[in-house]
Amino acid sequence: MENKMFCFQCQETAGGKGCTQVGVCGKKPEVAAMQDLLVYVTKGLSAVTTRLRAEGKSVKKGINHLVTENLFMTITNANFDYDAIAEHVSITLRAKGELMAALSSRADLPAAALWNDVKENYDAKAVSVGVLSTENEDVRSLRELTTYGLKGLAAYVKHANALGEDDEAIDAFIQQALAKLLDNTMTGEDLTALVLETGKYGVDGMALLDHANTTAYGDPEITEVELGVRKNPGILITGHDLHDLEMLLEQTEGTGVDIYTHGEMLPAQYYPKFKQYKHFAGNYGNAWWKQKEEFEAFHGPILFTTNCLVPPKDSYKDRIFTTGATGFSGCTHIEPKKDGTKDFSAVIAMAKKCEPPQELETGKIVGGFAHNQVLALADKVVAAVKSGAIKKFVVMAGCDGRMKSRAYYAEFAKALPKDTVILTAGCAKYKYIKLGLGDIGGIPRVLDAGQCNDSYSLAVIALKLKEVFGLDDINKLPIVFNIAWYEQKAVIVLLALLHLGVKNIHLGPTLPAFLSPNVAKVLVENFGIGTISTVEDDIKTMIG
Ligand code: FSO
Ligand code: SF4
Repeated sequence: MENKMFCFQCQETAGGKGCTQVGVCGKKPEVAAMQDLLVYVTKGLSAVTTRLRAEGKSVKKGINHLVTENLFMTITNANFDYDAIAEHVSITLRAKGELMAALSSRADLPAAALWNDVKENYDAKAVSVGVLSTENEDVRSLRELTTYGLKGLAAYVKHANALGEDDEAIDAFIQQALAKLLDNTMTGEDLTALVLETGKYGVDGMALLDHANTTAYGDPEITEVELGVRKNPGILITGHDLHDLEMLLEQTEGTGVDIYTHGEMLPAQYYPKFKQYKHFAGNYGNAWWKQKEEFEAFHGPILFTTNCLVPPKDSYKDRIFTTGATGFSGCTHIEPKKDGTKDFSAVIAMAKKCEPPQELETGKIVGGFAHNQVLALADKVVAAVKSGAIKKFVVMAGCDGRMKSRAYYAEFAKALPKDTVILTAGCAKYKYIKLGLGDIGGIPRVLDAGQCNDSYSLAVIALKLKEVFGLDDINKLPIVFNIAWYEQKAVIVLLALLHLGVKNIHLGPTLPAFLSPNVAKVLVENFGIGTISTVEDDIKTMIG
């Protein structure tokens, strides 16, 4: 069966249904198809590694890393480079071929595990293995919900791997789950269980990354972050990879080039290790979707360590560098050396020739409220809840995006009563972190835990509060969840929260297009998942 482009993995999908001509994100049909093929061959490889494990044989770390990198490359706004994606298909097929030789039996392996071909035939195959190749819409929905959760999980695991932390149990699960998605004997119930199990590994994956980040860079602490600029030329680093940032800071020390964070790299400012660098200047700009205007004004090179990459304008395209899972054809991609380190000298050389950044704003924002820091303030927080000074915590984590309807989140934050505190993580924060919402007895009303993966911190905080207040159910806390989603990392965060037993999450600005009516019904009935309406009504239902 041949299909034209079909992608519905993100919140901005065309018409709320699916991108079929070209992605709203800018992804071209041939790139979308090659990503589908990469997911397909990664599932095939995973069927082989899962069989190997069942035969009692081990799978090397390099293969685990290849699986997570492949998934990461197909996340929204990560990689638009057709050649790079096709090359990963070839790498995966080669790796699979070698592993097949070690299998005792190939009996009953799925077609994806057995498929191999030359590059010239990839395009023809790619159009037959996409989302629509699963015809039953409920099976498709459950398969894609799992796939997107796994993509998000893979991204977080990859960051932990970059810091030398691996968890074979998580990698084995990712591969086993990918293999199950090829299995036509899986029932709706089996697939629903797989969705929920993915959430369990989501918690483990975020915990692994939290451990990796805090071990390497210390526990995030309350920090005032500069929004203005200095007089030196600068490099803007964006995405989520803290290890890339560390290497860049080391290599730019003493060069007269300042480093600014952008988008989801902002929370790096909260880590003690990075604060030691005097040329770590501040945060520039806002969430990912504003990059066209902001990159123009930055004047210097921009390093993408992960998504979200918006197809660049010609005016600054030559200043875009990509690394890791990101890529854009025509932009310089920086590969790691054999020892995993990266050489950013080309970025630094360019920066030296550029004008300093144009100032977009001045002032400061405050963040750094990850679990360790909030738990250090626990007495104060608990006292404020007991005295009634804090009536409710509102978790507003997740993503920002370009849809006008997302103005809701700024309005909602402004309309919240003054005795509520927003707990945030992810790029969603840009809708309210600069609003000056004040504090409650010294506790800021917007507590930023960090990147989207630091939603884990918010869960740790909630579980701790549950313990302190002696409650038997997380849902009895004075806490509501109004989460904004955009891409697949938000999907794993959602599945992780469901695994932790969180109910009645409001998900917006729209529910995922990949939830079929029946699957949406299951989520509503079992978890009370809902979406958003008007600010006024939602304040009434969520806050009372
Ligand atoms: Fe945002 Fe993009 Fe962190 Fe996502 S920059 S949207 S959920 O990649 O990963 O929050
Ligand atoms: Fe469309 Fe989103 Fe897929 Fe891009 S990632 S093609 S915007 S659904």
